[in-house]
Amino acid sequence: MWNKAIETMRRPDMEALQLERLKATVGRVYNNVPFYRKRLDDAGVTPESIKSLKDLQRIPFTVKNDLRDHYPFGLFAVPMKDIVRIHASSGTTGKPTTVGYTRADLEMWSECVARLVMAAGATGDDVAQIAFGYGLFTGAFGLHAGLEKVGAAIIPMSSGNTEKQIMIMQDYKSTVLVSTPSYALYMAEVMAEMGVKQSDIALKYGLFGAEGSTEEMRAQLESRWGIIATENYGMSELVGPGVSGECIHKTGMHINEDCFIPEIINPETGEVLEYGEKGELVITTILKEGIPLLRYRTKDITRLIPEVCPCGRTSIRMEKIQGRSDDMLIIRGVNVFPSQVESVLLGMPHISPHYQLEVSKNGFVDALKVIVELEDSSLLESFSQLEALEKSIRHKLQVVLGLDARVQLTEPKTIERSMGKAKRVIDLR
Ligand code: DLL
Repeated sequence: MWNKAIETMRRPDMEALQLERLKATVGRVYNNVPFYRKRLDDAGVTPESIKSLKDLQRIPFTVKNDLRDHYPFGLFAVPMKDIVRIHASSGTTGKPTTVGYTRADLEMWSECVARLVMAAGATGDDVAQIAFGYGLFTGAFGLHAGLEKVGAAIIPMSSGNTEKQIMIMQDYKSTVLVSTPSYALYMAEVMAEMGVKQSDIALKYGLFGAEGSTEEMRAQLESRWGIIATENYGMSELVGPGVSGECIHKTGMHINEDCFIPEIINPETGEVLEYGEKGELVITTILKEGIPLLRYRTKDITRLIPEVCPCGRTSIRMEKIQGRSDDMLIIRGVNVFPSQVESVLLGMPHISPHYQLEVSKNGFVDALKVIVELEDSSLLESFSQLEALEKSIRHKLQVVLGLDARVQLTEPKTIERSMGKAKRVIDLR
């Protein structure tokens, strides 16, 4: 473990540390951020009135629009002279949300990532190829700093240039690959096209994140690369990667609870749910200086697992993200997460892990089309086999989603590949 004292801290000690840091954070934003002072005053919360972790529930939520309304720097809690780095969300609509880091924030960030990369198997002996984009996106810089901290040799490849990635991976004997799961899948495809075999590369671990992936996708990544694949989670508003990450037992992502307090709420009512119940993840940052966030609504749907992991870490874990409440599709009144479709498709034979969901309106009625690539184009020659496959996918989707979907089987390599976060849904409504 990178930081055994923290990672195996007893519950009462962790809660005492959290309370101390929560009080300090509330005090900091109350005194330095006019937005928070007003919010807290309106809710009748003063920093002195935070006496236990339960008092967290008296604090109003913060949402993405609060950041947008104060774009770019309005929620910063320190003067600009103390900010040493700026990142922003990868949001595709409207203005990005901007995050500023103090020197201490960068230290806290790399500490959190160091813990998760070690939990995922990486050590100072590894050669880590970072195939996230370097830029305003936090993925590359975050993993870079954490891996460097544990002493790995970093190859800052960035994303794209896939054939070169494979060449470098072979020549420099990369042992760790860092990317989105969808890009890692595409890289495996390019590797096969180049005639490079698993035995030609030295890869041992894949550290994947920044987008969702199912267990079926993990199985594909592990078999195509011959690696142990783990995932980690974060978001730019909170810090970037480093909020949580899986250990090699793959039993959920260990949350860095000395820096982030997690809660799960009912997304409709805001009610706080018990451990084990599924809902929206809400995070309060308790060590950040640049832009601390109180009860930030992530929109990500998961549940919290309090039981101690076989690895010995005592931190609460979060289950795989099921989806974002805002990418949940409502089709003819039925809630559909792209991850449910992925788990159906990836369990089927003859299907490649590349797919897209197209939602349209047929008159007043919503229609869902699932477009999925065949693994091998020879199947296209047999109409009866194709029809049987289509029928069985449709049937399985019906069972899992409770919805009739059209299935379109396409030739291999026709769906656009992603170098970052994959675009799975095309909503034409
Ligand atoms: O994606 C930070 C990150 C980079 C995390 C690299 C891990 C690795 P944003 O671009 O702000 O930040 O996007 C945040 O991505 O709210 C989730 O919806 C999604 N996301 C991130 N990690 C996971 C994951 C980075 N492991 C948004 N599983 C979050 C599912 C994830 N979704």
